[in-house]
Amino acid sequence: MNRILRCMAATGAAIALVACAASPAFARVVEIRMVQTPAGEAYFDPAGIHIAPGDTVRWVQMSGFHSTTAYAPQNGNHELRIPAGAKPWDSDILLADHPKKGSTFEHVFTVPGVYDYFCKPHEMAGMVGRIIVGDPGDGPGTQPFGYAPDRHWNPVPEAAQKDFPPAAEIMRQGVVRAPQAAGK
Ligand SMILES: [Cu+2]
Repeated sequence: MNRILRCMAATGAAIALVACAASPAFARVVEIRMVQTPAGEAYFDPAGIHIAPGDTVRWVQMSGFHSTTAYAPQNGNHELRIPAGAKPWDSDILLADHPKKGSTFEHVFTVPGVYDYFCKPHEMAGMVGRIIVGDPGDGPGTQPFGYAPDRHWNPVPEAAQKDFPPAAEIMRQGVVRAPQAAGK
């Protein structure tokens, strides 16, 4: 049994997401769901999460077709919004709904700081997320959107900017659910 399952068994599945994210005992695997509702809303849930260096995030495709893609010049010349020295990731479009093969993607986070990321098909619809690893620090992910106009990176779409949970809220709560998922 892997760590998240042990953690879930210990805490009860309904609150596992929050309880496992809050446990500092060992390097963990934290899950983020990728969702598209029948009405067409697409989002990451939770939208914001605070983890520790060494933790793994596992994105799980629940419905629809999504990617998890770091804001970094290596990914389509997007604005750099992950720590300097951190490795950008890009799952590209994941395959069919979980639990089918190819429906998950994992990334291990080692460098502390703020990481912003998006879904390629739904960036314009505000499907974006924020992960804070350890101390948020003062790296690119903490800077205002469009902080380096001289680099000519593709900007974070205005429509998506409001959908990042504030870093302070993530630090305070540990986990910030997607607004679309509230009450579900
Ligand atoms: Cu998406």
